[in-house]
Amino acid sequence: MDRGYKMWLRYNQITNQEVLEEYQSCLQHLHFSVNTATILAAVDELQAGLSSMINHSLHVLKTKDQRATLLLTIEESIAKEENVQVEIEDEGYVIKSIKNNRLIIFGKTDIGVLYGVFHLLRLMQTQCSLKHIYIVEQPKNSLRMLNEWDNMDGSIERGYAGVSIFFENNQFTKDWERVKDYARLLASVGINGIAFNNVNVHEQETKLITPEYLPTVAKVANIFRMYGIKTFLSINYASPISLGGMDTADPLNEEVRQWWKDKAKEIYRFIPDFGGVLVKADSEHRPGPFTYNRTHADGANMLAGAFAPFDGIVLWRCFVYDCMQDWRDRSTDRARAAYDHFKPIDGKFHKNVVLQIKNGPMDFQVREAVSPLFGAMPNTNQMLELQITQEYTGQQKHLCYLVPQWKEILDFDTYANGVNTPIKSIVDGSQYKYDHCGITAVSNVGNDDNWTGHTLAQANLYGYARLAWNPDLSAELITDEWAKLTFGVDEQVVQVVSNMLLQSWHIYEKYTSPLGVGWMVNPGHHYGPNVDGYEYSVWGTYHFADSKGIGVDRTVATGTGFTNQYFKENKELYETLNNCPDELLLFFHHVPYTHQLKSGDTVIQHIYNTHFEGVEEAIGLKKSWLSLEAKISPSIFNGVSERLQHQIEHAKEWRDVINTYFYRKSGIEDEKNRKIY
Ligand code: GCW
Repeated sequence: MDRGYKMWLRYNQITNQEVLEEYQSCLQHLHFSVNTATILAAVDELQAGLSSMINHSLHVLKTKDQRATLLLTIEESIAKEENVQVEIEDEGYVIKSIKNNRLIIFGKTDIGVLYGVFHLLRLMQTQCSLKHIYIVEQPKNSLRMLNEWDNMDGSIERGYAGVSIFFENNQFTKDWERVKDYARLLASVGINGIAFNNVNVHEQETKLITPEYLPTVAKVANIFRMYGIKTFLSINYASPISLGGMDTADPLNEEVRQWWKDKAKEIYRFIPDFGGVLVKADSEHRPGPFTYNRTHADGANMLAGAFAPFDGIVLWRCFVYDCMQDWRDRSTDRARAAYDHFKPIDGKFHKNVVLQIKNGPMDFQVREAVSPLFGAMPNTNQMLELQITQEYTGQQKHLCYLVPQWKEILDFDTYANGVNTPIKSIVDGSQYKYDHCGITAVSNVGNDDNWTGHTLAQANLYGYARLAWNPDLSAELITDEWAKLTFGVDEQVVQVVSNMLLQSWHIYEKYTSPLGVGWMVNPGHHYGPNVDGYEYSVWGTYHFADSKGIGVDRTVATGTGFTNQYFKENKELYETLNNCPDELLLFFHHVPYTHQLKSGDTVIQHIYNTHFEGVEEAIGLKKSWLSLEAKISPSIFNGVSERLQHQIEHAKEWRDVINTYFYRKSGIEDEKNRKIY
């Protein structure tokens, strides 16, 4: 039964006769000129894909001759003979149709060839013609990573699709085939790095960097290497204490420094191309350099020094804030924290440290401002961290396709280098000459049959990776691609599914969190409405609603001064009530419920309207899906239908809780007299 395990690598049989004949005639004999594990993986993929799509595999020719209708090569001389552009980057590739109805895939490296093969298979799955093609592709971002928040007991922090595919019962998985399938899926969309344990590194996971586990970490790395993916580990900053029996982890202590140097050497003995370490330090009770009155530059540089001799890098997270705040204290603003901690130490980090910065200054909310740290540190490598797993966006029970959100973030103009300094141009290294940079994201997979719980949530993983490869791709193009790869090229299906996906983030926003306010969720698990759930807590996450108004005043004039962390143009945009975009109004300002938005509605009427509309639109999502019943395999159809039904019920809960809360707080009637409790 088709449960969606294959994700977008389905390789369904091609039934369109014309297309089938074209492919069959052009894909007959294969010649490949090198024999690395990666090339062999590419050939395996091709053969499997072709036998399933066009009923035959390629006949492999040992020597290169005119019969070879498909050439895979990394040799420039061969490429040049066929007039193929050879000036591309290491992971780049060219696919070109050459004379006599043949094709060549040239990569600078075997990984480029692998990517080219996946691209070819994608063209075939979406039934594009292979005649007269000349595709030159190279990634815009050098780091295109995933962070898995998997624990060794098998649980996944913020995981909504079963348990870990890497660990069970405090040991590694026995299902290595599944790890390999994950590597294939990730390589097919160009992911090239993975940190496969949670950034919250607990006792057992701390030991991943010891000889007890390193041989098995190496086994994981071997699988991923074949697919062009480097392995990283999240580490416990206090490892010298937990593992080394020392009484300090002070980054300036000589013995601590030596301990890490020895540790790095040991890791590289097992994994010669280990990517490096990912560190959550001084964040949510994790240990870090602050304990020793040292800066984050001191902490990161100590590790960087230990890993540099092996070309390892240190991914250092900027999610550092006071998580023991007193809610009565109106001057401390969590949104300010990352910038306040890191901006002053710009230029102090070693070349092999990359600061990993969440897209927003708070935490992966449905809607929040972008982090003002992007572009503010010209002398320090930066990368963007997104969250694919839907912690705050419906936990893969609700449909919430995040590509449109990520596009907004990537395209956001920071003005760091004047007009047109979008975030994508900072994290791809084109604004400032960074040594390492790119994009990472928290993965949304688990061991569910379909990997992501909600089958349509597969689109988030796909879309993330495509954007990491090329942030200029449009949301529409990515969505169309994914829909075709997943459900076939039937126009109605592609249209309906694409529309559902593209609207879903706005729909979710409508019935959950109005005007950028955020955090009105149940504490802990973060699912479902609870307006005051975080209002009197230590987490720095408040909305300040009272009988008169709502919102967080982050202005310089009267608030926390957060707006001052942006470059001038954005500061002016957010600082003044009149300029501030509606969708972020309550993120930056505290306003009366009667405040009139740019849309013409008052804040309170907007809250009522969007919550009623959001439910109607959620009902619309299900209706759209039901129209596809005859065309979708039953187990996928039913699974998605059930989730969409749950989404409707839960959207009603959101609507009624939020509307009732604000009706009771404000005492203001809904102009349209709808049912509020
Ligand atoms: O959003 C918060 C999550 C935590 C997570 C943390 C982080 C891994 O609720 O579960 O911890 O962010 O990003 O470190």
